[in-house]
Amino acid sequence: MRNYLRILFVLGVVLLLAACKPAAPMFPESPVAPPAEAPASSESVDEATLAASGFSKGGCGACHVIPGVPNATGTIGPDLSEIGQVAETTIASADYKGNAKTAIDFLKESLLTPDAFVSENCPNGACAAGLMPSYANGTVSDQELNAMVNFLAKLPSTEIAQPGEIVTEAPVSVPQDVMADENMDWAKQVYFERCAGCHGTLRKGATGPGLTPDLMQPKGTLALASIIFNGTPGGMPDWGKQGFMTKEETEIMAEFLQVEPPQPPEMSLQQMLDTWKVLVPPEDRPTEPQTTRNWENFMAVTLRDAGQVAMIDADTFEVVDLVDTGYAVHISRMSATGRYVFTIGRDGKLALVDLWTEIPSKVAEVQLCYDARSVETSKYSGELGDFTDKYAIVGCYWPPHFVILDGETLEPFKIVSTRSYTYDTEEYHPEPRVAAIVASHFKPEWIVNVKETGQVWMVDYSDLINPTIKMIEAERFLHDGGWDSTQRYFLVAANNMDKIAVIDSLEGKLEALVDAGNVPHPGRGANWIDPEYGPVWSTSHLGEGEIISIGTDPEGHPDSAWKVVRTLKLPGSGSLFIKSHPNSEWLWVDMTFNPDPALSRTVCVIKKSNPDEIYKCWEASTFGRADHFEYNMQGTQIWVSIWGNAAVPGEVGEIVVYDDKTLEEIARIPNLVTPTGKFNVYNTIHDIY
Ligand code: DHE
Repeated sequence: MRNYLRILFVLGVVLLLAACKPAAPMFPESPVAPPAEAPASSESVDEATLAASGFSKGGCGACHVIPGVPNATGTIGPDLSEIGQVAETTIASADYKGNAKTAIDFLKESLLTPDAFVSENCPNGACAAGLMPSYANGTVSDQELNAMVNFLAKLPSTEIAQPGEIVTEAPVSVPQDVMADENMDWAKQVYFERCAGCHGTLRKGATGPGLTPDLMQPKGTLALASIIFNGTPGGMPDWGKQGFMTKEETEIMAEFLQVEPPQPPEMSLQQMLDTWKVLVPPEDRPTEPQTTRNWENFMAVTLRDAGQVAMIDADTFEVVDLVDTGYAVHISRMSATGRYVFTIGRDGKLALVDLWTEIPSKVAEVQLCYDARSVETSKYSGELGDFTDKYAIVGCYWPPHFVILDGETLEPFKIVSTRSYTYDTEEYHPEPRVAAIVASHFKPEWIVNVKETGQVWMVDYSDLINPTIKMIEAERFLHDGGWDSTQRYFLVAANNMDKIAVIDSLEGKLEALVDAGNVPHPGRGANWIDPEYGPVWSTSHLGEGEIISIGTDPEGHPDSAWKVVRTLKLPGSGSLFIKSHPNSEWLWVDMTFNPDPALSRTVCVIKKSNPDEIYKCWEASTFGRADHFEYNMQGTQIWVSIWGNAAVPGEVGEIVVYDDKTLEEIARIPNLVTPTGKFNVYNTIHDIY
């Protein structure tokens, strides 16, 4: 039944697409609306129409630039603008090990057995094997295949219009009820769990591209399913290869992307209060630490797929406690004294853990939204008041709002919507999500980064009944970031704009917008002293293998301030985190989302005194992905997560601890379920990174 309805849906989409009239000179007739069966003879349908039908059915344009083919502007696979010529040179080269003797045979082989020759020339480096789907399974008819091959063999051709000249009408809106209910329910849930973070709940795009039906329908189910299954070098995870979706499920998800996105519900203060539980009231909590452990050197470790946080003693490597928190736990932040750990799950559930009890214990919990990523606490103490351990703030993706809570009980009392207008074009955005939040060290203020509208909100928490918010225009798609070493400037990645915005928290203004590489992803970044340029802050990138370092000392090194002073190439893209410590001579970096399994578990170190080259890279484990770094409070040991697979016994995940001086492994903390972020209490209170 599921399959039958799916076929109906695909046919439905194809027929709707057939209604679109392309203006491509190469294909004067509709490029879609192929007959269900191939035409009886090639004379009845001209070759251009057959080729167009084949490219459309194959969804080739989702991954390739193909001049003259409507919407063929993809940048995942090689640019095929000159593929006819490239085919000739490839078969003549020593690297070619396939069976083709002519360009036509080579092109046919590429469509039928794509892995016979995997090109080195994808836009982000060498292409990955397994990414290109085979057309041997009847996706296109023999006539269509031959027409596609003949068309490609003629490239480059000056007679063919460039893609930029092609205008197509918008695809017709497809209602959700074309999908079977069970498929729709499954896709809605899995989209929320796996995709919404990068692409948006309403699919308008942020870290990942927009996935609205008008953009998805021209790509087609086959191409979309292939991308979802195999991932891309630009940072899209390979959900199929990782075992999270079967081939059939990637097709259902591809269908889901072609229908109108469902609108999720809102959440009121009363709904939040209904979930609020104070498990140990403040008056029943200890007034001084009951534990004899060095609790300031605890690590709060996210066990992503267990929905738990492990409290690990970084002096002894013992797991002191496992605390149940929200679904797919994201990050932890500490109160100003460090006594309390605040842990936020993707489901918007916040847990408050008291570290002063003999064993760390959860003392309160509440749900503030359906989708969240950030939490921060009030840290200011000075002439404007003492806000130590007083408040917390949670930033939500859906509904798009932030919520202010009591710091000791988690009672929510103020909701502020971030729905607003984009800073540059002043267009209404229904889903401006709250990304990173940090607490100012100079004022009673939180710096709240509103992703889609590109505004940084300075939220004054000294009078929360009548809060004042200064809205600073920065750049769209604000995501994650951290302080410079003076903790005056906050550097935040506008990741899909390839920029770093620098906010001066003292003056409350945008200090600079710095050009970065492809999708910068700093985590909180790394501060260190460059031998030539003085204090710098570094980030790595998701979309390309490089680290950039930005000068952060406008007083002492004005010539390098807010400029990229150094760029260092990494062995691969897909990096998520970089880390250092003032006591360390190294910068550490991962490549977690690199499609090559070996690179995804490789870590590299760069010597600060010789920042032009990588000192050493190695695989930190034999399974999983290496992800995120954290130092112990002394800055002498560094922890790396091995993000395993919760379903594979023995490979669920672990943490590797290295001596930061010698780079020798000194401990492995095994059997931790998918550990990701690690937050040392002392370092997190003091923003040391
Ligand atoms: Fe994160 C930080 C959002 C995927 C691990 N992540 C952040 C922050 C944001 C964010 C906004 C900054 C919080 C702050 O400082 O207040 N993360 C998102 C996403 O939207 C995204 C891209 C997709 C999603 O669906 O969630 C995403 N993040 C991931 C992961 O896949 C990671 C690797 C593992 C996981 O949790 O599933 C992951 N994100 C982290 C970690 C931090 C983080 C460890 C904190 C880094 C730090 O050192 O402060």
